[in-house]
Amino acid sequence: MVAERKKASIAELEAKAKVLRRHIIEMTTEAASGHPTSSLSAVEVVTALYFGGFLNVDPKQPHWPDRDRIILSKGHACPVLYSAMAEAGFFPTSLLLTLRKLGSVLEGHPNLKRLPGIEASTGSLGQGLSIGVGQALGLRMDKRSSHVFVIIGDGEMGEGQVWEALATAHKYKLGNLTAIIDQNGYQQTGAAKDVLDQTPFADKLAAFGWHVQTIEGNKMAPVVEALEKATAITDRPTAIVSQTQKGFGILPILEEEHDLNYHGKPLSKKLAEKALALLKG
Ligand SMILES: Cc1ncc(C[n+]2csc(CCOP(=O)(O)OP(=O)(O)O)c2C)c(N)n1
Ligand SMILES: [Mg+2]
Repeated sequence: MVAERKKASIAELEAKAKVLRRHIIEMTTEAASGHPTSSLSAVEVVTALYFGGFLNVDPKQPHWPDRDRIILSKGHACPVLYSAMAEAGFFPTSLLLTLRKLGSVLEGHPNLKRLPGIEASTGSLGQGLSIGVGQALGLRMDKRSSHVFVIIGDGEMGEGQVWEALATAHKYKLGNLTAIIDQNGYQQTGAAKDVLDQTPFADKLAAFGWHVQTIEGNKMAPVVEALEKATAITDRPTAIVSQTQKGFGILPILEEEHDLNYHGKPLSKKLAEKALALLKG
């Protein structure tokens, strides 16, 4: 058994979020590749999950059967996951700088065969929620009280498989499953609404029978409150539409670069220095 869940204060979580943002910039600039802006939008959610007492995991026993599960379906944003895992003690923070290097366990997309603590190999968008449905069903069959959290991108919501999983989760009344949609407004080639508009998410998810909350996802207090509500509901699956900004934390730099999406591009060393200065303190 792991120790009692530790709950951090909002201020402590905000400080941790800043640490994660710094890791994300440092590791993607060092790798000279990766997805910093996709990672930055999801920092509050991932921080609250790992350090706010929601994700009951034990870095010393990553395969502990009663652990909660986190699946980053938008796997390209793995720098946020790796940063949280390192801070939580799954591996030394020094390993973060090996991101995407040949032989590193920190691959460009999460690989469950390489890194204990990763619950699903993702990167091919659209699959994470289906995996989460399977895990949630299996956990319930095994009479375990673990919860499954799946983080999905707003562009990723255009994948048909997501909607099959939404329907299936409702059919089986998976109260141990929470989907978090990181609505950062962009996907790879432009604004998510221009590529394939899947909004309004809240109405559609509610029509699929899910309990839905819409929140400001780059503010820690609403994120924590929403996770509290979501995990208290046990009779049906829950969704959090997390309205965020891609690249949150370094927006002035993206504005200067005239690219508020900045998809799949690391910051140059010079821009990274500016970003780290912004994220100081
Ligand atoms: C099945 C599949 N199609 C295309 C891609 C290429 N791709 C990588 S990231 C991305 C955009 C994802 O946008 P979104 O889900 O909104 O995530 P964000 O980066 O905005 O957080 C795409 C199309 C992929 N990884 N998988
Ligand atoms: Mg997006």
